[in-house]
Amino acid sequence: MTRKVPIIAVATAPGKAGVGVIRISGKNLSAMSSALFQKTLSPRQANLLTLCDESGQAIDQLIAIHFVGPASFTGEDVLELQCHGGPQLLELVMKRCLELGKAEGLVIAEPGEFTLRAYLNNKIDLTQAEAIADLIDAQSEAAVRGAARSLQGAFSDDINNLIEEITQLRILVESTLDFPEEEIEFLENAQARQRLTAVKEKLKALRAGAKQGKILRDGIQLVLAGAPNVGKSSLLNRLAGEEVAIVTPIAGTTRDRVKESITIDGVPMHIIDTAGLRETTDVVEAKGIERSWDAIRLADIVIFLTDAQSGAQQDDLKAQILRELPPKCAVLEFVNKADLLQESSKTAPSEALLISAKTGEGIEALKQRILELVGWAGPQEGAILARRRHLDCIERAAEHIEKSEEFAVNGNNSLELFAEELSLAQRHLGEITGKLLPDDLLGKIFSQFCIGK
Ligand SMILES: Nc1nc2c(ncn2[C@@H]2O[C@H](COP(=O)(O)OP(=O)(O)O)[C@@H](O)[C@H]2O)c(=O)[nH]1
Ligand SMILES: [Mg+2]
Repeated sequence: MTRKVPIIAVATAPGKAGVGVIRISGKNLSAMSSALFQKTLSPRQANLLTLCDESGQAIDQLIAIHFVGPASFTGEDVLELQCHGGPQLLELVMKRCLELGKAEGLVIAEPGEFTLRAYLNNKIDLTQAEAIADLIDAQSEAAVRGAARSLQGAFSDDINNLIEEITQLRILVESTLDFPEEEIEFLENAQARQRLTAVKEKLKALRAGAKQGKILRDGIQLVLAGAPNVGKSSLLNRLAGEEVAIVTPIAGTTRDRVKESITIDGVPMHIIDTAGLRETTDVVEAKGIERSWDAIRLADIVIFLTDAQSGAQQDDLKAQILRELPPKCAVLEFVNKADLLQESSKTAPSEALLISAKTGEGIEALKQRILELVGWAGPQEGAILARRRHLDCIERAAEHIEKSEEFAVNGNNSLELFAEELSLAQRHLGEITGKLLPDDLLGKIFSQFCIGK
């Protein structure tokens, strides 16, 4: 996890491109750059150079930049080679670098290893490291902006401010602990009460922001389910704005899951169209239906679609879906084919909304219902991107703050426990920025990065 040898990787995406960047990071790369180009590179300057193979034949003309540590991305020496962007060419350049760097132990980087080094060398904290991966993965403009803000340190600042606030409260408690006779009056101390209230408010705001940030980062798994022919595939096409799924009047047309990612109001929605749920003797369709159930079991939201014209027997199916749902997953019911109803009879069953995948009627309302259900507060000034891990830490910290309050209220001799709870809350917050993080978790986080980052 924390090896010291120099590392190398292609930093750009695989495939043909105008430019392909290879990056090397190590404690001291002067010898390596001399070996590659037979000259000392002036630091932080673009050097137009030719890289040759062992027989002296040119491999590529490229631009090399030598960032001398600690003024670099990783905090070590970094050598950036901007080559022409051909996969074979980059392979040759890599091979040549590995040959010439062999003496110094140059190896191919693990996924995320450059960023890991930046983190270990205190160039960035853990939330910023995660923000780099999230920036690369961002699926909407809002997600890009949120990740960029986290990378600038907005999320870390909020957490550090909160940790500081708790520290101030702890100082107040510890000073009281030295004078046992004053303990009882502790919570009558206006300053202490004020500080505790401030901590709780900040934590609440942090949690709300992180919740929104998680929605923005991960999006929503939305599964379209229902009987055959109710219009699930038509609804997918309507939401996607193109014909991604096959639509026919024949029941059982969709046999496999069809996935499409869209954004609604900046929130990524991963929509899964499924095979219609019914009894069947067709082996292929039965497999498709099994996959529909699998998708339902992993959903954040299931849209249960019925048909305005038929409507019969569907209560059983709905009950069956409700039984299979994972905890925290919600069902939204909609009645499709509103266009086939007479104007006068356009009343949907309770809690359900009439829509028409064909005409687009009710689709806007459907989108808003989804956003309401996930608690999306809309695009917000200063939004950050957050992960499940962050939310878990914040929630654990909140539990300890709540507990701490109980000890303070009980008065007598429990101020030590009060202080202990505060310190536990601090520890969980520290895990977010990586100040107090178990090693195995660190490995897990960085292994999810792409190669060359
Ligand atoms: N009139 C009308 N027909 C629809 C609507 N949505 C779907 N259909 C028709 O219903 C049939 C089945 O649609 P499809 O999307 O394949 O249903 P699925 O089996 O649930 O995926 C097709 O003939 C569609 O054209 C709608 O809103 N109005
Ligand atoms: Mg279908």
